[in-house]
Formats: sequence, structure tokens, C-alpha cells
Amino acid sequence: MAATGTEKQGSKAFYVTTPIYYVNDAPHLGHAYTTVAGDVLTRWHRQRGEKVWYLTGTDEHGQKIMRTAEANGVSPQEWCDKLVEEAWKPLWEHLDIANDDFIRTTEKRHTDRVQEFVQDLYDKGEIYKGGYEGPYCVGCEEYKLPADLIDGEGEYEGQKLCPIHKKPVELLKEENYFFKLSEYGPRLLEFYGANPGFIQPESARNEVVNFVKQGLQDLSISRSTFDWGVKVPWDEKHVIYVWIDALLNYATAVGYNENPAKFADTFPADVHLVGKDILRFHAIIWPAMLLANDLPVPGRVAANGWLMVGGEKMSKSNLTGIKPQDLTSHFGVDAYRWYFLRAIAFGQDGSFSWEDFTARYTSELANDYGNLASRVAAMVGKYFGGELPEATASDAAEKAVQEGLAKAAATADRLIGEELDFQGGILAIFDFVKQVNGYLTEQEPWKVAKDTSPEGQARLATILYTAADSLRGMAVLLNAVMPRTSEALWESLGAEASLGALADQPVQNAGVWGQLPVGSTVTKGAVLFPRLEEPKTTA
Ligand code: ME8
Repeated sequence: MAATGTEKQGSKAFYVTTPIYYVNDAPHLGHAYTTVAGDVLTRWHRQRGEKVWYLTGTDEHGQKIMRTAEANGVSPQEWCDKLVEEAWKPLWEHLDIANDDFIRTTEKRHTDRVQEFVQDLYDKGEIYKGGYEGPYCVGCEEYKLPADLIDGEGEYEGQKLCPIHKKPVELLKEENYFFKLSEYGPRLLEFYGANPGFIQPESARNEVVNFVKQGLQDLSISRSTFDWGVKVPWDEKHVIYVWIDALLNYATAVGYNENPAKFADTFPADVHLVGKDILRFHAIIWPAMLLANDLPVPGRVAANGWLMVGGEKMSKSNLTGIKPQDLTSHFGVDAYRWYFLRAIAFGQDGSFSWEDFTARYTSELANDYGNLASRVAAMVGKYFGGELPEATASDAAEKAVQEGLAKAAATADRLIGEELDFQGGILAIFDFVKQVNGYLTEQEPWKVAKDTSPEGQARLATILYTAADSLRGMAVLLNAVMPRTSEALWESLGAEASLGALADQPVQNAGVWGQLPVGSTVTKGAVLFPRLEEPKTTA
């Protein structure tokens, strides 16, 4: 966990969350996708000098976890402890996720506050006792509407299946407590209307609005046929429904009812990142819960699309055996962080293949970016003994590069920092990488170097300074996405000594030309993106 940048004190933090993931199994590529996106977004904002809070964690109650633990012959708590410590936290560390906190729903700081929140709603008359009978999907931990189910085939012939998990639903009949969700439809629609950016992308927003327009049903918020959960405070035969418990993590983790100053400085979230499977929980139930308890609602719920394999949503059951670590050991952690955000438009579905990753790694990272960095460092070494020369003979070609950097920086800041268009932002930066490669190809510094006249040497110095300051800009702009290689490039440019730590470079100023001081010691560091070992195929 690393907090960097110069923080503005006394202001509300830019607060970003991931879903808290079920710990019935180890994390897979889909979980890592959302978590890396949040990490890039929060690193970007930290590097703007903003105060930031990035939260992730684990969802540990409910029937799904309980059954998994039973099947493995351990208690649910033992199961969760093991998975969190041996699988979840280590992966986030491995992927350089700089989260500020990690909340587990079995922690007392969470369970006590959940009870208080639900008790408050009960005292306000927002909760009543009733009965419910309906199909339940344990995979989703959700009562389903009969109309949403699909007909089973093959081994499930004659049964009704959950459309997401493609597994039979269970018919449950229970006495439950209900939250008066149905009363919140009009307020929610008014809120969506007044805040058109609340749900992202647009298609997801329309789906939610149409769903609410059809009329909401009250929500069962307790379960009484098992006990792995937070007890309903006024009726201990019930446990609180796992989704109510889980959604509240976003409040309990930042001091709800415990640390008013922290809560005021952090809550509500500016961005809840979610997969589109859980959008309705975040865009309907969560704001309704908050409105019911007079708490502020979040700024934005942004849904990412599915990572697909063989045309199916990548899930714990159809992972085709690819773990995040299989990819990082082949491509490296930075390339991994970059690839999914680069290859897939955020909000859209996208497929993974070894072939596509290999092709993009080789052409964009190794050839375009990595080679540029090593060529420029090598030439500054060869022609100027590693001491960055001054640009005294700039002309139109240099001006175009300077403008290219300013444009890339402004575009990336808007797209990554504001619009969560990671692909667009990364592309803007890599267009600039291409531009600088084109500039060197045209300027041919290796030929200019043969001209030993003062004019020739001034041109050579100008070309190399221009390329080196461009690399300085790239290191700053790519630091949120690829912190390790950006750091390596920063070192190779000798920038630390004069400009200070890379993470302290304001990303919104990355496009200001000429920051790398003349005289910086440029060294040829390790290759940023080494040649890949034997090719791998998806088939
Ligand atoms: O839903 N493609 O947890 P979960 C993209 N505990 N993203 C994917 C994905 C895929 N194929 N598969 C998973 C839960 N994800 C609840 C959340 S929050 C209060 C409670 C990501 O372990 C995506 O972000 O099933 C999705 O919403 C999340 O993992 C679901 O994780």
C-alpha cells in the first residue's frame, strides 16, 4: 500500500472502490481487471496531487461461502482467513495495487456498524417483517424474478437456471425482514435524471432506468435458514442478507458511526467500480439504502464489461486454467496491467487471447516504447557521454513534438482521470510514442552525428534533448498504468536527482515542455520490455 503525491489537506478525498469479492475461490482475471482499473484511476488522481482513498476487500458471509467451506471441511471463518491471506492479498501485492485499505466483512469494525445501520432503518420504520417465496441463485446470492430465468438443457433439462451462472436456482420460502425499496423508485428516477453521469456507461444507465421505471419490489434483507452472517440485532434468528452486509462496506471502511472526521472526508464514494453483473445492487439498492438513512449517495457507478473466454463470461468455473500469475510470469506485471485496459474499451466486453497479448506486447510495448527508450539512452551515451545536451537549434519538427506531448497529456488526463476511458487515454499516450519514433526516423540523429560542425552538433543535441524530454513525459503519463517500467525509465533519464520522485510529478503538468534538466545523467538501464520467450497459444 503506497500513498504518494502531495495531498491537499482538509478536502474530501477522491474515494474509489472495487467490489468486495467473494472468497469462495482464488481471484481470477476478471477480479484483477476491475482492481487494476481502480488502481490506475487512483494512482492517476494521486499523481494530480489530490487526496485519494482506494478501497478493496472481501465479501465473506452468505450461503455461497458457507457451502464452499463445508465442502472443504473447514469453518467459514477458517476458509476466509486462508483465502484472504494466501490468495487475495498476495495477488493485489503482486499486481502493485496501491489500495489504502482492505476491508473484510467478517471484521468487527464492519459487523458492528452494519448492525447499527440496519437497526437505524428498522427504528425509522423502513423495515418490516414478511414472508417470501421465490427462486434464489446462491451464485449471485439473489432472489431472481421468474421471468429472468432460462430453461435448462442436458443435465439440467426441465430445471430453471440463473442466466448468469447457468446453474439451477433453488426455491426458497422464508420468513424475512423487508426493506421498503418499492417506495424509492420515484426518488431514484429523479436522482438519475438530475445526475446523468451517475451510471456509466450509457447503455448500463438505460438498463437501470428502465428497470426502476417498471416498479421496484421490496427487498428481503434477512435470511433465517442458515447463520453465516451478521445477526439482525432485534431478532437474532435472522442474519442480514449478504448484499446489504456487503454494500455497507463502502461506509464502514471509512469510519461510518465510528470516525466522523474520516467519514466526512471520504464518504460517499466518487466512483464505485463494478462489473455489470452487480450494477443494479450499486445503482438501485445502495443509493436507496443511503437515502433511507439520510446519507449522501455516491458520485458515480461505473460498470466494466466482461472478460470473455471462448465467447463466455470468464468465471471461476470456465477460467480455462489461465491465472493472472500465468500472464505476469510471461509478460511481466506492468504489461499485464496495461494490456486489458489497452485492449478493451472500458464498459465493453472483450476477449483475451495469448496471440493478441503477444502481438500488442511486441509491437507497442517492446518495439515502439521500449526500443525508443533504449535507443535514446544509447545515443546520449554514445554522442554526449551520457550527459543530456541542451536543445539550442529547435525548429518546426521539435515544435510538433512539443505540441504532441501537450496534446497527449491533456487528452490522457481527461480520458483516464475523468471519463474512465482507459483505452482512449493509453492510446493518446502511445500515439505520442509513435510520433517520437517517427520524429527520430525523420531526423536520423545517427547521420546528423557524423556532421561535426557546430551546427551539426547543435542539431544532434536538440534532437536528443527533444527525444529525452519526450521520454520524461511518457514516464510521468504511464506511471499510473505501468509503475515499474516508468520508474526504470525515470532512473535511466537521471530524472530523480533533479526532478525528484516520479510519483510526485504532477500528471496534469506532464505536457509542459522542457522539464528534464540539461546535464541530467542518462544511462542505459535494463530493457523495459524484454523479448518474450516461446510463444503461447490460446487454443
Ligand atoms: O459479486 N469480467 O463478488 P464476485 C470482468 N461479492 N469483471 C469480472 C469478471 C469478468 N469475467 N468476473 C468477475 C460479488 N469480475 C460480490 C460483490 S460488492 C458490495 C459485493 C469482477 O467475487 C467484476 O467487477 O462475484 C464483478 O462485478 C466482480 O468481479 C464480482 O466479483
